Amino acid sequence: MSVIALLNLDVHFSAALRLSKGVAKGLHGGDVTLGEGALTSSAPHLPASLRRFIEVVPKAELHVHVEGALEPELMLALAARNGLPPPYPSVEAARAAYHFTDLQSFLDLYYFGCSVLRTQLDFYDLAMSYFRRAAADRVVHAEVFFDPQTHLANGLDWSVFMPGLARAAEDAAVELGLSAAYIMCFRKEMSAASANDTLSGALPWLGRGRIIGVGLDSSELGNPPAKFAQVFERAGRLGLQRVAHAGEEGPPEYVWEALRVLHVRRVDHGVHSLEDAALMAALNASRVPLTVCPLSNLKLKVYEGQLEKRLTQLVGSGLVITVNSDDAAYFGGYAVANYNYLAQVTGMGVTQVARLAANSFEASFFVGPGSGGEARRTALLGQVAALAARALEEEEKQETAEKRRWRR
Ligand code: ES4
Ligand code: ZN
Repeated sequence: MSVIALLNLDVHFSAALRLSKGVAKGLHGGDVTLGEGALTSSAPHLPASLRRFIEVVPKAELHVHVEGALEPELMLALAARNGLPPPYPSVEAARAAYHFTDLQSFLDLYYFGCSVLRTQLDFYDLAMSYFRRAAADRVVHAEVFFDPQTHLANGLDWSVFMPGLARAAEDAAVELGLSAAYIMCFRKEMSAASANDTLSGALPWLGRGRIIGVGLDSSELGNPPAKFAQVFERAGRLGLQRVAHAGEEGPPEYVWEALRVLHVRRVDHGVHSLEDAALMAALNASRVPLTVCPLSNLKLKVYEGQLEKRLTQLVGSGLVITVNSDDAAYFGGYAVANYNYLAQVTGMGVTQVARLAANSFEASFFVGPGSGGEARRTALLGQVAALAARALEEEEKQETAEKRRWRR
C-alpha cells in the first residue's frame, strides 16, 4: 500500500499503531514509561531513523502561546534592558522555579514572566526567538496565540505589542520560510465585557496585524465557554476564525459548549473529550481537530498516572489530532521534543508521525496575508507524504539487510 493511501486510511492507521507499538516493545524491552525528568530532547529510547524523521518532517504549530516561548535568558535580558528588577536571580533559579502542580500554578508564573515585556522591540525579539527555534524543528507554518489583555493590564497599548509581533511574522517568512499568523486569546477568568472591549481594541489591527482569529485561554474551571458566546459571535461576523482551549482541566461538557455555542473550528487541548464517547464520535464525524500538547499535559499533571494511556488512546482514535508545544519555555521543549515524547509513550512509528504532521496542515487555517493559502497546504501535505515514503523505504532496506545478516 502506498504511503498516501496509508495517510488517508484511519482504519489502517489504528492497526499500524498497534503493530508498531508491538515492535517498539520488542526493540526497547518493555513498555517505555517516562516520568518527569526522564525526558531528553535527544530521545535515546527512539530508533535513530524515527528520530531523524521527526526532525525533518515539515510541521505546523497550531497551539503555541508566544508569551510561553519566553526563555529565562531572554526574560532576564529584557528586564535588564528595560531597567526592571530581575524576576529571578538567575536563569537557573527561573528553571528551578518551573515546577507546577496544576494549570493555575503555571499561569501565576507565566503572567509574572510577561511583566518584563515593555516595548515593541521586546515583542519582536520574543516572537522572533520563537520563530527561529520553531524553524530549527522544521516548523514551516505557525498560528500563534497571544494574550492582549495581559499586556493591556500591564499598561501597554496595542501600538506597542502589535507592530512588534506583526513585524516578526513578516521577517519569519523572509528569513526562515515560516508562514505565521496570530490568534488573540481572551482570558477565561476575565469578564465577557473585557473580552468584547479587547475585540474592539483589535479592530484597527485586523487588516495589518496578521490577526486571523480569536481563542480562549487561561483558567478553565468555573469559566465555561458559553460565557463568551456573544463576543465569539461578533468575531465570527468579523470573519475571524474561532478556536478555544477546552477540556484541558475542564470536563467534556466544556468541549461540547465550545463546539455548539462558540462554533469553534479547532479545540485546544480537548484531552478530556476521551471521557465522553458521544463527544469523541462527534469530533470524529465533524473532523474538528484537537491541538494536543503532550509535554504541557505532563508538566501540568493533566491525567496524572494515566497520561501515557490517554495519549495513546488519542493518537489511535482516528480524530484529527495535532502535536503542539503550548508554552515551550516552561514545559521543556518545542515541536520535536513533543513529537519525541509522544512517540516514546505511544510507541508510534513513521506512518503515525507522518499522519500527525499531515494533520497539522489539514488543521491549519492558511488564511490571511503571507499564509500561502490552499496551494501551500497542498504542497506541504505532498512533502510529508514524500518524506514518509522515503523513510519507510529506508526502514525496509535496513530490515532486509538485518535479516540477511541473521541468515549468515
Ligand atoms: C496556557 Cl497551558 C495553558 N492553558 C490555558 N491557558 C494558557 N495560557 C498559556 N498557557
Ligand atoms: Zn494553550
